Amino acid sequence: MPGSGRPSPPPPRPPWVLLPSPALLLLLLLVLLPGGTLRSGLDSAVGSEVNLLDSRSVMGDLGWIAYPKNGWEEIGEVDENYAPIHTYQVCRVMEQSQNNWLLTSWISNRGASRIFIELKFTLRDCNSLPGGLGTCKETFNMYYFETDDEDGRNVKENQYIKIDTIAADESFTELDLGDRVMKLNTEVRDVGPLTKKGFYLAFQDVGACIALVSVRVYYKKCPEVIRNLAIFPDTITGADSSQLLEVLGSCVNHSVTDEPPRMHCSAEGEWLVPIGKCMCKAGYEEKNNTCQACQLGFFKDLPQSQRCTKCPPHSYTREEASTTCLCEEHYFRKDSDPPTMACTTPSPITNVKKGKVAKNSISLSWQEPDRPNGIILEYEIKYFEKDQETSYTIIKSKETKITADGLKPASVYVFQIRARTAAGYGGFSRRFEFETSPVSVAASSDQTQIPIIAVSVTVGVILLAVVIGFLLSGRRCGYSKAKQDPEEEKMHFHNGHIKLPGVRTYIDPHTYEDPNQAVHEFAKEIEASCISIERVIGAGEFGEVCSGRLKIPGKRELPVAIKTLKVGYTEKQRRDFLGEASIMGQFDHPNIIHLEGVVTKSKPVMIVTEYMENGSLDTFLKKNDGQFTVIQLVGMLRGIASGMKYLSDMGYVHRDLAARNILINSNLVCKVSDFGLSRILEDDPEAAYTTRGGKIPIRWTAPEAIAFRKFTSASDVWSYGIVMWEVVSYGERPYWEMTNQDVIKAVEEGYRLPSPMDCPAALYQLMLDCWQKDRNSRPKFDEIVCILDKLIRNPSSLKTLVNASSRVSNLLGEHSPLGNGVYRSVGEWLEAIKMGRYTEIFMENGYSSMDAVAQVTLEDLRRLGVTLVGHQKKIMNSLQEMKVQLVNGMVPL
Ligand code: ACK
Repeated sequence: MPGSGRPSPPPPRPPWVLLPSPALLLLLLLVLLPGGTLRSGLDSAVGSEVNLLDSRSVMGDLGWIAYPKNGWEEIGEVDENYAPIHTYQVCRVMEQSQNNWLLTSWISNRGASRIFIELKFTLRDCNSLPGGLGTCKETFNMYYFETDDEDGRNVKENQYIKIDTIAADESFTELDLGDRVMKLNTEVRDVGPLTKKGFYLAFQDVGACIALVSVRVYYKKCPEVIRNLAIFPDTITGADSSQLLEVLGSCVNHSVTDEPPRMHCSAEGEWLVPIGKCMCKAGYEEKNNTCQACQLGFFKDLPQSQRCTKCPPHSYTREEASTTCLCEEHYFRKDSDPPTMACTTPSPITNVKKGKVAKNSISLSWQEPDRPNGIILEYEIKYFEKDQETSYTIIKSKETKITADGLKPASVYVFQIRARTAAGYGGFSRRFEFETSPVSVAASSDQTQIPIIAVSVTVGVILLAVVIGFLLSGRRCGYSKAKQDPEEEKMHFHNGHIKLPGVRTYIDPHTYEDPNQAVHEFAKEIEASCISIERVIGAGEFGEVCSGRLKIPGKRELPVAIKTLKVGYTEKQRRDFLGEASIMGQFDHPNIIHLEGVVTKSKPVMIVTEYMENGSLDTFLKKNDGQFTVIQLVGMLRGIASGMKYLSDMGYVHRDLAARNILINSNLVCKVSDFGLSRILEDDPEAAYTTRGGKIPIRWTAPEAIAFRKFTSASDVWSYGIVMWEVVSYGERPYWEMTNQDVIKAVEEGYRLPSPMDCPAALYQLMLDCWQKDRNSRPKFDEIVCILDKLIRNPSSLKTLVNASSRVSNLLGEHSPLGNGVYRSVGEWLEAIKMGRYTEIFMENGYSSMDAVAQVTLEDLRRLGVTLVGHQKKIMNSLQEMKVQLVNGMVPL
């Protein structure tokens, strides 16, 4: 039994000690605990709190024990619904040595290891008691005793463990009672870790005047939640107040994942830091945190796809949750075609005729099929030497005839032709076999001497002409319009990959069914233990970029850059991330960033490349404005052009060539970087959506690529011209602050970026050539390399600068960032070039008219406090332009 010694008989209640009357308490409860919250049921979750006991909601006897009997007493009141209000009070402030215990019944902790106790009580202010009672206390104590035994309440007082001494924030006086104002205190304490099934609470009064209005015992949990299509169950918080519990989620119905998603349950009952996610499996799509079956007529082929898609033309589904659509009767789709491809009727070409046959070539013609499935856009002709099907050639032609050349004499070739309409390809025709002519030795011996001499002379003249032509063209770095027939494309394949004779060709990793195979074909797997990461140098789309060291056993240690793939990536992100390595790994050139290898067998997944000390070229040039000789700048440009020549020879179109995607090392060697699949442009902050939905870095992109996505090495040449401009102007932003729309309009109308300040005329001319509207008229990268080499060998050719009077801006009129040149005031001019902040300084220093402004020199600007080089350039450029406009007027290209 708690308590030591015999309890003293209850003394008569002194008349001047005013206890809150039950009626007053009831009033108090109704005022302070509005009806709705008055009775929350046992077990209900209050937010993320679960009650183990709430004295206010117990309808019957609470079963609590007071000891001694004349200490704590329950006020037998009922509320407006006649439900009992379990309030205990004690007020033996007159007597010495009070030790009054109130013991709760056994409370199960239901598996929680940390519980919270919320007490609501009122307490009488001792000072308000007449006579200044020395025995009056203003606190009481709370204890607990842990036990598995529901009948274990009969324990000794000293077996209880003290939780805390509870004091009131607000005590009440007689005056408050007179005003019918009661001051209810709320105190919360927590206890843990608990190790038994349950516990008792005890309240010890040592001589205070208290009314214990309610006791609520609860634990906290992170309530069940669905996040990223994974269900995280109700989770009781940890025993420690700062503990985070890692919880594994399980995928909702019809969803899948590679790695189970995780979340963390905090001690406060909040879910934190979700990692990973589930995806609706094929045939299902996400709706309101569930995976719903694709409706009839819709399909989803991969978990990675976001939504169900309508069946392509001439296909349908028989049931919901389809992963592919079936072709209608008489319509077909090739096994290798993606499920998004329309089903088409074969329009097979039957009537293939052999034309001229020579020892190295065969001409064919055919008729358009009788019932083509729409307008025929082109024909695809596949041919290969008989029994050599793995090595075939494909020719695309808009006409109904072709000549296949480069064939072996006296060999049988197999031809198949198919037509393409807007609905896709039809089936291939049957195989047609034709044989090339043999080399006729007898025929040549039969000929008379005269034709032999004639042939020899002809061949000799042709050869001579070719040699002279070659020598002449070899000595000049000129370029002329391409002569190839744009209507016909020819590609050679070997084992499914395009192959050009004698040239190593870039292989698109997309052509691999399994992207992992592509990575491992082109990139070495590196053991994570060979890499030591030193510091973070930047952030990429997929994760951090770090610098570090690579030490492969038996090889020299190398400084490297390490791109990491952040945790929680999707399968597509992993594929795209490693796609860059699959591309980079195919290149081997001193001006292309070199891939050391990849880490795919452990996490994090990494791409390891050579380290480039000076980082990206645009930032480097901005930091070192005006610091390099022209020859150094041309050297950088030569390197970039050489890297691009290599890429174009490999058949790789970069699409995002810009100074920000060039890296530069400590020897000022520039290397082309940032390769990728579709994501290149996704990850470039400069890329903007075009009206056709693609994402394009407008300022760097050729007009035909913006308008109809014609990305070729010739469009890379346009971008290269912009890179030249960036380099010579030390990282200035092309077209300054013009909007993308204005840039597109200005370029379409024929205007071009003006020459950067102090730019050698030969370089500006090359830039203008790269920006020819007709892509066939632009120089090729090998010609650019050749021109730059010549300039480097003959530095005096770089001495002629584009002088101020001929630096005619091609960016005039309303497109000009420099304004239209007619300004009524200095303020208007500075505002127009976004330099309005300097208006006051100009005016204060006597430059108050445009005439006065025309005399400003760079020195003057520095004196005025225009210290930013970019701003100096902007102002000086604008002045130049205005002077030029006055002299020349506007001269668009
Ligand atoms: O301008 P930076 O210093 O150069 O900041 C970016 C950042 O990482 C994010 O791309 C730098 N970076 C990328 N690859 C390399 C590399 N191979 N060597 C050195 N820095 C690199 C880039």
